[in-house]
Amino acid sequence: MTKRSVPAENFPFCTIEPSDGIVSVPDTRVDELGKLVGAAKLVHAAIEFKDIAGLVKNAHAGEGLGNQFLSHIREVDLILLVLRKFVNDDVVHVENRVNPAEDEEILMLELALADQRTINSAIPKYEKELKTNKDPHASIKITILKNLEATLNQSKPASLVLLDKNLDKDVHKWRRSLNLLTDKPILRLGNISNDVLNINHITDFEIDVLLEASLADLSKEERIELGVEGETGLDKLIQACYKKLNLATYLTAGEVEARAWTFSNGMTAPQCAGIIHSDFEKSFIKAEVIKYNDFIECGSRKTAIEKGLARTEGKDYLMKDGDVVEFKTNT
Ligand SMILES: Nc1nc2c(ncn2[C@@H]2O[C@H](COP(=O)(O)OP(=O)(O)OP(=O)(O)O)[C@@H](O)[C@H]2O)c(=O)[nH]1
Ligand SMILES: [Mg+2]
Repeated sequence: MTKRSVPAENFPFCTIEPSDGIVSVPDTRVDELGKLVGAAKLVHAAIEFKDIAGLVKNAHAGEGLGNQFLSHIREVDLILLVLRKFVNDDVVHVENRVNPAEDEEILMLELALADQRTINSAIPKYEKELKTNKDPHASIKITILKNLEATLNQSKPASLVLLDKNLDKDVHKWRRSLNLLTDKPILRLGNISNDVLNINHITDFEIDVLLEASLADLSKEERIELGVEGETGLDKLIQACYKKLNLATYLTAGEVEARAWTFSNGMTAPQCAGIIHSDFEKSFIKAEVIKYNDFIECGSRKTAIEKGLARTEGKDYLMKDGDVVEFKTNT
């Protein structure tokens, strides 16, 4: 679906080396704005996907290809589990059955076991530092690690271990740098086909991956002509990722470029300016914001301003999806 050819074969363990695919996030607002303002360039947001070797039961103990490939996803923002929901006896399943609920359990267990290992090797390290007095935070780190250990032992994700906000920011930074897999948001994609009958395990969304792979080069119009919904599997996937990560998009439009910028809901105008250039956060003065729909209806920034549809926002303004912005900074 990322239009990159990745290994996909009808035998287990076909993926060995991780594959990367970068996709441009389809957003017609960029194209429309670009047309209106005569932008020389259109810049869409992008998402990078990493496809790693499949995990089988007991991968942590070396089954299948083992679990060493998990190191490639330590720094991702979100983990997508692709769960088989289609029935096709010709396509091999390592467990010789179709059971997405059990597959999910196996995967989650392997992620937790990888985290346990990370934690188990960290504890003695900080116990040593405690003795040598090298790390002023060694004691609190050990407490947190033991907390994490106990949580994982109860089959709960590391994300449940929240830190006291008052703790030193170095401790918060260290906690994040553990890059635990069960700290990450998980999305479950059901790989379906039109013959799914009785598999009602709940996933966050469903895509017929085989069908989507065969339609990857078609336009929306061509899809509709074929009687398939216009929204592609990739569109659904991207929307699900944005929703799960609580991401939104603001836009900038000028003669140089029309561009989509991804931010997290709850970010203020100066923080969003900082995405464009880190200096802009500190030098932020104000933001001139026009709602995308207003901009398009008015046909230009000038008309939107004349009609009173441009708002001037200060440093506490929380940016909204679809804001078309011009930041004023003192740089
Ligand atoms: N949705 C759907 N996909 C199917 C169907 N039949 C075969 N597939 C294909 O099943 C294949 C699964 O193979 P892989 O992509 O190699 O699976 P994987 O989980 O990555 O496995 P490894 O890489 O071997 O670990 C994909 O190419 C799908 O296109 C079907 O009926 N429905
Ligand atoms: Mg694969």
